[in-house]
Amino acid sequence: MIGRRYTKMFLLAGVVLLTAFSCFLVLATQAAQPATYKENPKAKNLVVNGDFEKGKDSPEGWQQVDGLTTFYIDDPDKKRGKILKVDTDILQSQGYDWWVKISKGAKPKDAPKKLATTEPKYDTLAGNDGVWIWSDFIPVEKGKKYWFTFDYKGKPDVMAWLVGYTKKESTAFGADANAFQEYLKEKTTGKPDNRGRLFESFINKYKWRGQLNSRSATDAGDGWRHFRRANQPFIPTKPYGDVKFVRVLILPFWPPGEAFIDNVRLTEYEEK
Ligand SMILES: [Ca+2]
Repeated sequence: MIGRRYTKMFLLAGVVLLTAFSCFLVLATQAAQPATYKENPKAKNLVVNGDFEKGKDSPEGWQQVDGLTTFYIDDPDKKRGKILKVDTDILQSQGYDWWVKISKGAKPKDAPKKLATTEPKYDTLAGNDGVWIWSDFIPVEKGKKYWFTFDYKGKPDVMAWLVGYTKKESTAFGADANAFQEYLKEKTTGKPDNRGRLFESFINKYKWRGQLNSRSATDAGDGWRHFRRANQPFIPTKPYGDVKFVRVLILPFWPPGEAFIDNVRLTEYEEK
């Protein structure tokens, strides 16, 4: 009898201890949740023309728009001035053919009319390369931490990176797109060769890359989302101290559709 009573007491004590421990765990987890980094809207934007306000037929400081997959437009809602529009619902073959002409100096205003695309649309840019948007080269300093954000609206999912280089490489249209370069060289008329998907299809001239998680966004109003990391800055020179420049790469892809981009910002990370 006595043994059974002790067992009961031990059990009870165990339950009490466990409950206390779980309470402690819950509290500890809550305490361990990092505060979200507070952005300073007045911090200097290191991205040249990150709000896209400067430019004629294409925004300064960015890859040439092509008038078929990328467009330099006035915000239809009249709130954001100039913005970029992207259409990933374009046949890959049509995109490549037009990109060849763009890379040889054709103007976006002379772009062909978009051809009809049909379900399941695996032959569109959305289903293959995505549509890449590259900024020009931005100098970064050794050991410094940076904060990278942009605003985005649209159906296609988007991925974005800071890509680090030891020196300035070509900013020619599509210079980094492997399959496109092959296409350009061989002037083939068949279906472009696919060398890997999305980032894996880029030519490996970079030394470092840091991704902005495509799930990490906050509501920016009017259907726009503000993409950002919760709290972790980018350090382009870690682990490679010889990285001297970054480029911003924004890549809307699947599902096929229109997307809008504005306010791409890279600022120095302010320690709190
Ligand atoms: Ca703008």
